[in-house]
Amino acid sequence: MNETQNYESYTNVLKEKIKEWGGDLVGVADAEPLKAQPLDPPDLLEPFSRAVSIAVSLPWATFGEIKDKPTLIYENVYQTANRVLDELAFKTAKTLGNDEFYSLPIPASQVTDEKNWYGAISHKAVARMAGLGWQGKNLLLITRQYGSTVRLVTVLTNAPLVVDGPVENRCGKCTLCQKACPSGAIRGVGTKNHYIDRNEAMFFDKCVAQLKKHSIMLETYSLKDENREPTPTYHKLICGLCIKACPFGRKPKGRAGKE
Ligand code: B12
Repeated sequence: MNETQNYESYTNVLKEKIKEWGGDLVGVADAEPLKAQPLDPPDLLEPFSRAVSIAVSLPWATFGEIKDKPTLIYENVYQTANRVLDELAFKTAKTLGNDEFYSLPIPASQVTDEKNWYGAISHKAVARMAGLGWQGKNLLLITRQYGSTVRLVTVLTNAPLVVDGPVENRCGKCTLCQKACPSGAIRGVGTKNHYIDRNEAMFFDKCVAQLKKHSIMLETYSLKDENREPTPTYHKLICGLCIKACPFGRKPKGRAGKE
């Protein structure tokens, strides 16, 4: 067996393991093109050549039960999905690490720059480049299998895994997410690859205002605040209606909702 075949089988075995642990979709992106997006810290990708993207789908009824605003159940399910994803990323990084590959799990839902609403790296960009799905009109990653009812996580590594390529955007003329958005935040503009920034796809302020409307404001301590003064932070920034509206989320066998 030559080296290429070795890495092909190593990649396949790793993907199978991640699926056994509970990942629904797994893909590998080349890290190089991902350097063109905002990263925190800016040199985050320097030691890494690959980014493994993992998606976990949420039970369809979580969205089926949302009427006009987020439900407390959705809030809990989404926190659970984050925990599952963080665990998957942790196990994946440890497995790669045991094989002597330098590997870093990126938390599922951590905001590192609270001013600009950025995480360390965009999981959506990684997932798109790893072929899990495309960037839809709702700005979210849409997968053929589960629509946008997936949450994502990333593991950065220097393992020479075999790279998957992006898939075609299948939104076409559909504007169901735009119609479903209670704040009129989705512009309904399509993209072949990805939006230049989030404002190309959305009136971002409207989305945030809608999320805040249904959020609970908690007084928490910001890590950056040396005086330990309480800093108001929004803790329940979820909506879910653009996810519910996407026809791709309802298609898979066994996921059919009552509507
Ligand atoms: C901060 C944050 C928010 C903020 C800001 C959202 C935003 N649109 O940026 C708020 C609180 C408003 C929010 C809301 C929501 N969020 Co949020 N959020 C995040 C977080 C933590 C960071 C996002 C970030 O860093 N953005 C920075 C910018 C630069 O990147 P971006 O906006 O993601 O997208 C750009 C790139 O993807 C780029 N791109 C795409 N492909 C490529 C390829 C290349 C080569 C390059 C260079 C660029 C590129 O194009 C985009 C436009 O520039 C991520 C977790 C994470 N680390 O990714 C979750 C995340 C994006 N959120 C998620 C979700 C589900 C939501 C909500 C539905 C509510 C919820 N929590 O359930 C809403 C949906 C709003 C919407 N329709 O967009 C999911 C998305 C899953 C999916 N299927 O796509 C994520 C990935 C969390 C997760 N672990 O799954 N979120």
